[in-house]
Amino acid sequence: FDAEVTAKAAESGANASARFRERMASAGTREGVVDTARVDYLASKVIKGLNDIILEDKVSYAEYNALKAWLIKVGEDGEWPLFLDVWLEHSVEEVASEHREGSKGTIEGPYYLDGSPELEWNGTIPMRDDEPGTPLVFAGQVRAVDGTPLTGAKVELWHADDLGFYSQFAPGLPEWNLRGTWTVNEDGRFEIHTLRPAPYQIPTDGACGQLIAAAGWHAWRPAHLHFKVSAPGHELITTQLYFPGDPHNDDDIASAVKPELMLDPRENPNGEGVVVDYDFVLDPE
Ligand code: MBD
Ligand code: FE
Repeated sequence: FDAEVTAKAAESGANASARFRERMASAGTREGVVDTARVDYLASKVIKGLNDIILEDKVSYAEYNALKAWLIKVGEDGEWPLFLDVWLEHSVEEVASEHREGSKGTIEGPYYLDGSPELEWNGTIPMRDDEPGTPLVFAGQVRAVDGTPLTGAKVELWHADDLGFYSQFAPGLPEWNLRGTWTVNEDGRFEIHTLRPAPYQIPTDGACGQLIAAAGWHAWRPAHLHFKVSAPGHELITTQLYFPGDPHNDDDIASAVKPELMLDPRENPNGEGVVVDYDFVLDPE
């Protein structure tokens, strides 16, 4: 069983690379191209930063060659999206959302897919008949910063299954398992029916796992729900929400937890699982 799980984990990185390439291609390759002066500035700064480390810390040929071998392996394993999203995206997100007054966001990570099944405002996420996990009802409202309910809003949710696998990245799962798009009702409200996610370990059997093991780190992220919330005329927000008491809320490998992103679940009065309220506030475009 462990071998099967490990084999599945390896595929996630490679699939993430393929999906990222497809998405960039369909977005148009010219989009986001950086001008020459900026490339000169940033690339020079990165190269100088690395050279300074080599000189200051007296990096040896053995260490240099270990780095070279590892960088080659990151590409071979398709784990550049995983590496970048785990160790750098949080800073990019911080810069990108500095100006926001509405809800906090956080990183997207490597496993988003657009076009998930459209559901009613109070629909149930696609899942298998025997999908393991505790039922979770996630209810809230999408509003503008002035408090106006955003009736045209959409809430996209994706999360891992109980074993930590995302559909279309690990094999053997239905195409849209645990992925859905809710359209809010006339009051801007939604009531999402899903399952409480489990703590999650990033794939350990590829280059990223090798780095984690070599450095004596851990591979855990706290249990999380991923969202994209959008409405016409408003800035899309990409976020993740977390559960109090998770052992990795304070040492997320991806540094993507913020206090504003902590949920406050309570027992469902119907005795089946938990319910939680959370509202999203979107900035004007
Ligand atoms: C994930 O599921 C994730 O959310 C992030 C940020 C990185 C790796 C896997
Ligand atoms: Fe995730």
